[in-house]
Amino acid sequence: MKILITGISGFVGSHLTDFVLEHFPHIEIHGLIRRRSDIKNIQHRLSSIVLHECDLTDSHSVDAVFRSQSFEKCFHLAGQSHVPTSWIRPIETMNVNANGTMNLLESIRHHNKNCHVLICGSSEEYGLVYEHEVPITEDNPLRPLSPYAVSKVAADFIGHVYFKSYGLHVVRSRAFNHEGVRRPEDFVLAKITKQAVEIQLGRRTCFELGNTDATRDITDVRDIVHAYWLLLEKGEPGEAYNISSGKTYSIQELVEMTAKQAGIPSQIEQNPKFLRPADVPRLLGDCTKMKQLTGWKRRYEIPDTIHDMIENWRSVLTSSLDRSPFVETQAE
Ligand code: G4F
Repeated sequence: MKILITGISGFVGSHLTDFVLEHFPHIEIHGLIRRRSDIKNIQHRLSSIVLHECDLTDSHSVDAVFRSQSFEKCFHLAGQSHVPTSWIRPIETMNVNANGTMNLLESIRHHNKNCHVLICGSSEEYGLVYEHEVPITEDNPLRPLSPYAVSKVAADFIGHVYFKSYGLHVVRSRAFNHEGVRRPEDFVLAKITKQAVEIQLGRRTCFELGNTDATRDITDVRDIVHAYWLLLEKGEPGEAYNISSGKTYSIQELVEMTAKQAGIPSQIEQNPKFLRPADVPRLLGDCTKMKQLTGWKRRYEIPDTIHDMIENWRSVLTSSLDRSPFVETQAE
């Protein structure tokens, strides 16, 4: 079997690659990367995968891939995934996330009609959620609060349109927050765990963050990619599925849990630079629909994830090169 992962060199793409190679070593994995992409996240897999240079915003470049190859499954992860960046570069965010998804589906419709496609959406699509609506099911109204969220709603709906209009096997996922090693440090838990190690090493005195009141439903990325796999195996075409843990943590709680594991004080300084024009205050998902269909169960608890992230930052920050190799915001 041949599968395609768009955004293979990103945080989630690299974990999905690990999952597939560990569980199905006979599967041929192809991945799309942009020119000059940072491929550190998949360095350890380069001999086992096939990479295609492709810019999703350029329909000719996407078409070229599907003219020369056909795939049984396509996991569409590529995109601009950093919410704050979407206010700074709203047009680029819409272009990559929405038009990029359309280019992909157009090429699949013309050249690879039987390909099963997972459009990897986001809980940010729900945006503003009222107290009586939590935990959030797939039927909740979508009230996006950022250009990023609007771009993901567009990709989600265009996936549905290609199912309805052309009968493409498109499954839509809406993953709540996910964390783990290789997460770029401009996302909150990667930043918290990195700062914890910097405090341990005497390189900073306290945590420096934005809004610590927000709460997020967080799942380990290794469990998320497992759910992605199951959704393309068992998901109903046209349907949308939440992926969530059903547990929320405030950013303040994440700092306290991390500080406790690292054996440091949990003092936080708020820097207005990290506040957003609008922030989703609370996200708590209900993924009963996906669990009942697939039998998915989480294998990792967030304290385990935090532990692994701290260990990873310690090794990065104390290595002779002392660099942060995972800063990359262009793929999920
Ligand atoms: O880690 P975050 O940047 O993730 P956010 O915005 O929830 O989005 C992530 O999850 C979505 C799924 O729900 C994905 F679709 C999306 O691509 C991305 O992976 O921020 C989490 C929370 C926010 O409320 C933010 O305001 O943490 C708060 N926060 C507080 N201080 C901070 C900071 N976020 C960041 N990035 N940096 C801070 O210093």
